[in-house]
Amino acid sequence: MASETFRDFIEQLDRDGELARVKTRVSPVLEVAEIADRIGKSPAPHGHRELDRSPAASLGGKALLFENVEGSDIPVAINTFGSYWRVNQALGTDNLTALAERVQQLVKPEIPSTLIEKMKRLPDLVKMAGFPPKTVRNGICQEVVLEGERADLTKLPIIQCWPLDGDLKSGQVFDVAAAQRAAGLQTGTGRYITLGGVHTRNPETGDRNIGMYRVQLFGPRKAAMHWHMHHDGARHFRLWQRRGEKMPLAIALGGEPVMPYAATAPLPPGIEELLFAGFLNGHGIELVKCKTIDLEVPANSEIVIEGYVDPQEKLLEGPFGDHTGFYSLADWYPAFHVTAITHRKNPVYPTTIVGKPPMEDYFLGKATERVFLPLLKMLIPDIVDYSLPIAGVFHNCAFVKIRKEYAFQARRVMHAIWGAGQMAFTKFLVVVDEHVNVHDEQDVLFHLFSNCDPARDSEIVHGPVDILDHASPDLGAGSKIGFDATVKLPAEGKVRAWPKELEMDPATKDLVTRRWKEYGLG
Ligand SMILES: Cc1cc2nc3c(=O)[nH]c(=O)nc-3n(C[C@H](O)[C@H](O)[C@H](O)COP(=O)(O)O)c2cc1C
Ligand SMILES: [Mn+2]
Repeated sequence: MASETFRDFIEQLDRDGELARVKTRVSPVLEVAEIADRIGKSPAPHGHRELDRSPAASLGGKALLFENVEGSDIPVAINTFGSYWRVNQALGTDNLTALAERVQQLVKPEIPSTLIEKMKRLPDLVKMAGFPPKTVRNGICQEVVLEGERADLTKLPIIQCWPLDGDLKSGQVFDVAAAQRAAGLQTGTGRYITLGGVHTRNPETGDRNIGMYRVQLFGPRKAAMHWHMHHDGARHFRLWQRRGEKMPLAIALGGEPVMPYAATAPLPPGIEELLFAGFLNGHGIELVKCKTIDLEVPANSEIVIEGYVDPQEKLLEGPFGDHTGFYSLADWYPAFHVTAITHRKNPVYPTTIVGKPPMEDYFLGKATERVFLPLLKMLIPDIVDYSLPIAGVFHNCAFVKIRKEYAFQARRVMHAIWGAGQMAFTKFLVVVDEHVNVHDEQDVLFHLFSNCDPARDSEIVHGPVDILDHASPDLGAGSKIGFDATVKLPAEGKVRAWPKELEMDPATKDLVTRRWKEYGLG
């Protein structure tokens, strides 16, 4: 049976030999992170690669439960989703391809013909799953309620991940002058909540959103909200800001094991993560009303932090060692004020670290890659498959496979991707033909290097890029490149006679297979 709560999930991992308990006293500042990084880069107990041919894909080590963390009574769980096997357990599937097939079933019926119609149908698709959240009167997440002064973020075992996190003197700041101005103001700590689902509501439509955004600790009841401007939390905030009203916000930690993943899923604006979570979970997520704000949160959460975001107040957030493998520079983000902390009795505090891949978030990203393939195919039917390679840390690179039928089809696919949700941020795109394995980096690179004439076969565009991209000339704005690594057709520029790729004939292959033993080669 699927786990109902994050703590059940940890117990299940323990029974399956996927959890290590650390009873030694450890510091939440850097020590937990360094241990988790080393473990995460070791082989996983149920190590396997699914589609990904990269050896790194079978890493992940065990999930870790630190039972004795300095400064808090609450144990810290980390790396709980850090392998293919554990992510599959959390999402209740044997493998991500099977999960993608479930999503495919949603997409199938009477597909409308125009792109606009397809886009319009997306919300229905998720609703069709028919597992809406339901409000209940009581939830374990409110077994203990700490309001006002009794709510204290510093009592939680919030970790510091990397040495320069929160260090404004390190030079890792977007605007040095601003950092100097801020010197007299309150500065943040190096501690960040990293695996929280940030719940907000659109003040106009009532739509709910959950996003996984990091939260920097500033004080017992103060934090900074790092949502990228393109994300739904930021969009909601701008709506509240325009009204000049405080935005209610809750950070939920734990919940059904699908919840952390659902918070990371790149759903189009207006499609509620809660519906998607219900679909993944197989039944609707139960919600309870918050104690001090007008929002609902998953009843089965371990810990909930309630509060509001001030429409005016900004904090210099960061720097933070990010999933790009670099520090993201400190910049101004909205201030969050805590009004209550509620939790179950004996909660577990879930967290994660990001950094140079592969890390825990790589496996969450692979789940997204597979689950969203049917939706991406619906928008761009030319796509047969795609892969987000490890070194591309999600937005930097995608390999896309098409069934090529006409000239410049690869270009059309590139432009469609650069217009599709969060895929639009992809900085390097490589489009290959159907016979290439996009999950094998060597195979893709072989075709990129051999099939491209750089001047003829590359397409550079300007547009929005990932906020975390540090190479773009401006924050969130830069250029992107696509390489057409498919076999070229005459109408695609000056193309000479194209040679065939080497392959042994099937008869000889069969013959050698049949006679293999006779050769005495083992
Ligand atoms: C571990 C982890 C940390 C993340 N941190 C942030 C973050 O600090 N800010 C942000 O905007 N997105 C962050 N993301 C990405 C978002 O969670 C993701 O893009 C999600 O789809 C956003 O949801 P939304 O479209 O509802 O805003 C993070 C993702 C993961 C897996
Ligand atoms: Mn969203």
